[in-house]
Amino acid sequence: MNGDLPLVPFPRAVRRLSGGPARLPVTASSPDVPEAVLRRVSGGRPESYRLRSDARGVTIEGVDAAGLAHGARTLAQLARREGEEWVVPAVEIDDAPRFSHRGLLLDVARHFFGVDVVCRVIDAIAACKLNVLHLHLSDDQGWRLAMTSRPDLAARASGSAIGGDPGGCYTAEDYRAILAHAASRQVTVVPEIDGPGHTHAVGLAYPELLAEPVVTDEVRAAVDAYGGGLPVTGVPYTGLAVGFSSLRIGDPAVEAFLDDVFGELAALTPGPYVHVGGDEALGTRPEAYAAYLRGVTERVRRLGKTPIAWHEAGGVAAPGTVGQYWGFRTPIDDAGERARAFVRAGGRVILSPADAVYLDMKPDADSRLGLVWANGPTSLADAYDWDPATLIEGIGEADVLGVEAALWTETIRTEGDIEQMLWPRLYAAAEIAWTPAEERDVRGFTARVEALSARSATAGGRAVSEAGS
Ligand code: TNX
Repeated sequence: MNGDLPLVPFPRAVRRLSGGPARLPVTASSPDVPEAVLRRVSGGRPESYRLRSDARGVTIEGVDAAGLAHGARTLAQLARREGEEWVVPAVEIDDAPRFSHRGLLLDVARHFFGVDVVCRVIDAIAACKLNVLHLHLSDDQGWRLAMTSRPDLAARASGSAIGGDPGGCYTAEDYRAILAHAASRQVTVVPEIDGPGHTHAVGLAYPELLAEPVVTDEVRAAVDAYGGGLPVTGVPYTGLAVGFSSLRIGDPAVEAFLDDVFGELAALTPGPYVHVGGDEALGTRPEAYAAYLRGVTERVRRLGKTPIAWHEAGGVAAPGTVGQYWGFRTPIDDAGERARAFVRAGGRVILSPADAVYLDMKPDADSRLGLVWANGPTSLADAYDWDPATLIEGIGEADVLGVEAALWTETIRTEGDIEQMLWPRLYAAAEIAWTPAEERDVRGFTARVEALSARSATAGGRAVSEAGS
């Protein structure tokens, strides 16, 4: 261990004890984790755990299933194999997360990823003690969840992806398999159906629901930069421009469509949240945008779920809606004010500052993968060097529901690409979401990440399996 505890996220209040390490036999029943006594205890913060190890053995006490699992993950990270034994340093750890919502957004709309890949992403995030997978299920390029009430979405709106890559769509059974896997890792799935923009694909199935594309200078600039051509009504869109599509807001047929898809989505989803999108509706008049967001967030509430919307919807979403902030670490324009509006209306805020935790930003200028619109490449230190309670003036600790990293997939086509972009910056998001500000520092963090990479390199393993082992 070199006197170091290369844990991610760093457990709070680690006390090194004298009395020698715990030496535990490797057991056949749990080849990956040394044997420990697990005990459920009452009292204490949600997801909290206590880990004690010394020459007599290891005990983990958790207040709930998540707490026990976090304790086991920390133990797995601490343990080193020595021949036929696992060796665990003698420690005393009392640990609990700072924020209850600790997530990753995976965009399966720009490129589609099958159930097996999504389940491995769930394993990876759970290994970092993150507990939310936000699935971005619809966008201009494709619709990714089959709906019984609207069969043409799967049949006509799901076959395409960026660059002409194959599309795809989850059946209800696929979605249930993802949910079950997530639940087994104490991960909550937050599904997102974006609107009123990001809806070009809907028009492939139900043309009567969609307005004509609005081609702004931004859309032309994106087409100039990345190709893909301008959007054409009724033709799959395979470029990466945003903000040109809109549902026909207020049309009764659109209302009926929203009733169907959100009704089905809420019924399929056991978690408390449904995300309604609301970003980059650049082709929609402000009054129409406000009416859409108000209506869709109220609809989600009536369905018994808490709505989440991107920060643009602050001030127009139904009271109690959770806002997701995707502005910069130094807020510009009205992004901070939009975020504050959710709090004034009784909601809280999820922080996804794009120039820190948008993991689709290039990690450095030479990266083959990634975009650079969020203030250029984002280094590991950039990803880590911010604090949720001071990011937006007027939004303090109690107003923050949590932290979410995002992996948009315009340039990300394979599972290998996903891994390349997740690591190591996802560790930064995980530690920010878990560990109080006063126990964090960027130099210590980057040193621990380097130690972790060095270890996984010598073990010949990948960072994902190392973190998850
Ligand atoms: C902005 S952030 C988007 C996405 C893109 C992403 C690319 C947000 C709510 N919208 O549509 O995929 O940038 O980085």
